[in-house]
Amino acid sequence: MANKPDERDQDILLSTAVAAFENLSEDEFGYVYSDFLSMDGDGSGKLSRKEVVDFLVTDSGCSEADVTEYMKQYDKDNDNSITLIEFLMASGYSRTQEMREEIAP
Ligand SMILES: [Ca+2]
Repeated sequence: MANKPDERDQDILLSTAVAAFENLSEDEFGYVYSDFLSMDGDGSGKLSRKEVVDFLVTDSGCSEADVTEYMKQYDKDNDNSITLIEFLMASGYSRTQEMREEIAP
């Protein structure tokens, strides 16, 4: 349907994310999003536990226990993967009040 789905999706994503987080600028979103994309090895749009392991253990020298702690803390919906929203929270950004109501903590 859309001619350029990727670009359009990204625009929507950007405006949604910037609106959903209190202290997130477009530039900052760009940095966080590019980190997220580089961690999302299979391009599924979310980070599996394995992708978190690849990043935290393989690249950053953390332990498996750190990964378990990371998942426990940031996998808010317990689906064993980290979405972009969850990743933004993990990166220290706070959701606006409306977003908190929309996505339970
Ligand atoms: Ca999740």
